[in-house]
Amino acid sequence: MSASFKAGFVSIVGKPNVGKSSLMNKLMGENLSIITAKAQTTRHRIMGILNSEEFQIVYSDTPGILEPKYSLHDAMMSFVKVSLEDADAILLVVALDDVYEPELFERFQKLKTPILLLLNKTDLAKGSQVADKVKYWKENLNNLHDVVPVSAKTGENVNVLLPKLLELIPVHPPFFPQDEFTDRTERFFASEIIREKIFMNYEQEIPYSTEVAITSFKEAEDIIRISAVIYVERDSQKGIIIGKGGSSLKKVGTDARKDMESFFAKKIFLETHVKVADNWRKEKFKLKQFGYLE
Ligand SMILES: Nc1nc2c(ncn2[C@@H]2O[C@H](COP(=O)(O)OP(=O)(O)OP(=O)(O)O)[C@@H](O)[C@H]2O)c(=O)[nH]1
Ligand SMILES: [Mg+2]
Repeated sequence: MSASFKAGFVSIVGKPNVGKSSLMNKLMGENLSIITAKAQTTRHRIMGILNSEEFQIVYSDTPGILEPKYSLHDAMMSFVKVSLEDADAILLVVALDDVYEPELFERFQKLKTPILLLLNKTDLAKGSQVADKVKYWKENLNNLHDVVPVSAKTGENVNVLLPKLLELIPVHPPFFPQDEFTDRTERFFASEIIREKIFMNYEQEIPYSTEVAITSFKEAEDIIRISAVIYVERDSQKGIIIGKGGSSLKKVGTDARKDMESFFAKKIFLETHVKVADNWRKEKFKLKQFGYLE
């Protein structure tokens, strides 16, 4: 390892739905984080470790910053807070149409960590909108290290971020083994892929009331056999998840299996069950069981 090897932590933060997970996946060149059109998709801090001969950057995708309404939200916001404490650089993501909201952005004015504000979704911009918004954010947040317009969806301009980040990351030995690309387990990714399909296939409260637990993950030479339990908050939601003659659950299972086969590069056998965990989002004990609390 060279004496100038750099290693550090970069936190991706911002409001729900602005494109944090899309950006993380583009920076990693890998679909680590699930992405859906609905807000509050990401519930954990997920590390993506980018390794090279010269550096190791540990990106953290985080849940969207919101005003907590129940214990699950408290846990999500504590993941954001911890990731900001560790960071050598912060990627603060805003969407093109976002405006400065004091209650959300004031906390960033107090930070000493360099902040790159990413103006995302520039593929949707018209006329001078990008230039106007770059100016707007520089005026409203006076401690920004830089403002960079990007499109996390198309990848446009995302490549300018790496050199900028390397300037901010210290000379340091790697924090993780250099063949690792995440802090998360295969079981976690399996459960996230199922959760993504639930976010995509159901409306209103259903996605938010759902949690997925992997009860068995058995890898053989040519196949991985996975059993999952989909938890809902109330008995009435069970029927919605299952659907007429089991059709909705079957669709979720098929969609998830296809993505898992591409993620794990192996044939997948997936079995799903639906259970009720009363009010799990509000109960500390259940949040602990689901891995949201220590
Ligand atoms: N047009 C456009 N859409 C984008 C872009 N980046 C993200 N999106 C879309 O915005 C939605 C939210 O994207 P995510 O990456 O899940 O956003 P997030 O900030 O991680 O959301 P949470 O996890 O809920 O906080 C999805 O429908 C994305 O496809 C972009 O650059 N352009
Ligand atoms: Mg996300």
